[in-house]
Amino acid sequence: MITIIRLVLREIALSLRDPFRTSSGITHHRRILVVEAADADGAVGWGECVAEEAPAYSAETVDTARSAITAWVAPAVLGRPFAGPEAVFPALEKAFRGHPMAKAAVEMAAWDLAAQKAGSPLAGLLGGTRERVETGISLGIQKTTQALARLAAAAVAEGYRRVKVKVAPGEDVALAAAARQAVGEAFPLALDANAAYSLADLPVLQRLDAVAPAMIEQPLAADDLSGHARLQEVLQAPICLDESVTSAARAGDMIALGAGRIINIKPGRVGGHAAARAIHDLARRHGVPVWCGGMLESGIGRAHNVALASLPNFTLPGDLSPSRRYWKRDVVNPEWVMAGGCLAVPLDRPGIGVEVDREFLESLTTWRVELRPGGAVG
Ligand code: OSB
Ligand code: MG
Repeated sequence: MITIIRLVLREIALSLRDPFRTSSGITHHRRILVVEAADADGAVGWGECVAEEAPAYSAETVDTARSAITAWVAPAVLGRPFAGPEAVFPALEKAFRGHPMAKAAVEMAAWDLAAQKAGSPLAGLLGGTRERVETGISLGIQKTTQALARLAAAAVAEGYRRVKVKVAPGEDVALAAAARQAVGEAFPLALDANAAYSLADLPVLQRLDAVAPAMIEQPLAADDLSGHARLQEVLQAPICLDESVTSAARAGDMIALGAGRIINIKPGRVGGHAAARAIHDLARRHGVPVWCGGMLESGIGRAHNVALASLPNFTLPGDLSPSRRYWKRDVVNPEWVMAGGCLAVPLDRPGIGVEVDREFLESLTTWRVELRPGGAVG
């Protein structure tokens, strides 16, 4: 049984080491919502919201999530006894529609809290079976093919198990070809379009296909499952859906329609661990491989992603880079490090398995509210 009696919602500011550009925009700094959930015994769980500053990846933003957590998520969970963390997502789905990123931030904190109380690593509580998870790198759109080739070759040399390259209309075929040249013929190279193309771009998509990518991620609009099904029929490369898969029901639609052959699961996108696990289980039953995506998370969100990625059907390398790929200093101890192209799942520690550096977090905090049953404390 878990009962959250206090939620501390913080917004922190973290600067990326290098700007990250995709077809939907450029990120220099991240505003990140961090959730701390406590029960009456003083046990604490941590969660992180993956919403970005602008509604580019999906409709949610840092500000809509702040509002949704305060006005809707918190009142639906505070003071309410749950049989276990898996009961939180159904309760939130029943309470109000949408806002999966806001829901996920609190739901995932509840999972950490439950794991802490059980003295179990989060990975174990979720049903994870791996001791380490394979790491892939996601490279933003570069100004020149030479710059991309350098980064891609360096990533292979560092031990990354997969290189993913962002593409956008007009910045695609030459970049993809340069990346292929840099990583070599047999290396897993993925392309991610973040929904920037339409079926009218078929000639370009076929030229991307000719680079023999391990997958093409989200080429078309998020709600265009039938378009993806038509595209999959003519592409050699498997389509991997990210933005389109908002729920287990949508994952079922993808499979039924043949709209893709791989799923990128981000727990923060789909409403949290319970929903992510449901998608994982469904995909597993249908023989569809999954991998864990990322949203430029701090070490807190990364910890949740690593725990989830230890489940058996996460058979492909995830966007789970080590802390120093993103940040000068991460908010957790120890920081996430890559060894042999993998991150180790912290199975020797309860919960998310890393310590949140409260002092550092406090120094990064730009806004904070404490929520209790009945409302905000201030
Ligand atoms: O589409 O996978 C994506 C980052 C922000 C928003 C969307 C995406 C990404 C990435 C980065 O690809 C993955 C990472 O966190 O390393
Ligand atoms: Mg993606």
